Amino acid sequence: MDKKLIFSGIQPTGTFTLGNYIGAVRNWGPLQDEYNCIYCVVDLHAITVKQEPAKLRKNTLDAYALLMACGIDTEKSILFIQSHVKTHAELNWILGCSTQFGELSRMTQFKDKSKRHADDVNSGLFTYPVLMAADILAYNADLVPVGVDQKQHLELARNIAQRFNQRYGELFTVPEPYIAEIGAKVMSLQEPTKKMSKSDENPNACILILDDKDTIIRKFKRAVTDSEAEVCYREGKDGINNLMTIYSSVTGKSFDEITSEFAGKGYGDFKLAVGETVADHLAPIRNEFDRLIQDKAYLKKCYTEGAEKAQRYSQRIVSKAFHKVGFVDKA
Ligand code: ATP
Ligand code: LTN
Repeated sequence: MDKKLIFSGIQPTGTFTLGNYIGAVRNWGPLQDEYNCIYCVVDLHAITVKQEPAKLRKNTLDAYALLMACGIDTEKSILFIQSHVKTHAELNWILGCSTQFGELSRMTQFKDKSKRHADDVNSGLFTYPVLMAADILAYNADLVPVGVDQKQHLELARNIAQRFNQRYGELFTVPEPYIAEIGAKVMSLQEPTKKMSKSDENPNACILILDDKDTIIRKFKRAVTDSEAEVCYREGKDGINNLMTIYSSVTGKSFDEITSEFAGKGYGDFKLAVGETVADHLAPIRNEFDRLIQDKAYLKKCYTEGAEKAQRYSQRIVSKAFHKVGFVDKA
């Protein structure tokens, strides 16, 4: 049987956080052995909030190199930059005409981001999930590995695919979310009821995967916990639950094992262990990133070839969509 197809993307809105890494990117490398994988740096999505052009260009290249440093192999997978492949924007328009205003209005990410960026509630921010559906459907992806915050967008992509298929005849695969059991929502270290996010204003709230060891340890030491002293996973202990989730996903230890390991020890010891473990885990990624980002010619070769493959792959499907909606075929 043919291998299933995986598609996922990440925005170049800054250095990836530990949340992006544990919830999404970290799982992308290992999937390459079992599936055909297509991964993308979604710069078109990034401009739904204000970006400084020079910084966006840098962040996009950094994100590309970081994905490689995290284990995405351009020989095994297609890795490209979204704006290099025109089918995404083309299919976006078609799918937008099969998406209702009402369903976009219900998206919680839109509600959150329009509050946070109240001076720039642009139409791209509103139709963001349509472009995400286009990303996925242009390749007829079967599975989409994401953090749990993207589940609602994926549900919408499924509805759009089904609606298009009913209206115009079968074309799109209805994609399934692929969400990790542990770490699908890593929380802020400062407000552990909120998700860890690249765009948090408080630098102590998130670990960036390029942070150095001292910074990582310092941020974990300052993590908000509770007034008890027992390292165990229990409702109401949001800060400790989050640190246990992080520790578990990096070491592979179960919550019970972690509780035994720190029995009789205080939160200080636990936070230090989490900090050191995370820093040691991320160190090789940082080294590999530092190496790759110097080699601009190699990166260019990789993203150029990636875009060519992605364009070829998606063009077949998007041309069929053009035909199905009734556009005149090009010669
Ligand atoms: P921004 O803060 O700019 O909106 P973001 O940090 O939410 O960005 P995205 O580029 O939107 O990052 O997300 C990339 C991937 O990381 C998605 O699959 C998303 O679900 C996942 N992800 C983001 N934050 C977390 C988190 N805190 N825990 C687990 N997964 C996450
Ligand atoms: N919306 C996603 C990023 C994204 C994506 C995609 C993820 C854009 N297109 C396609 C999976 C598949 C986010 O993480 N905020």
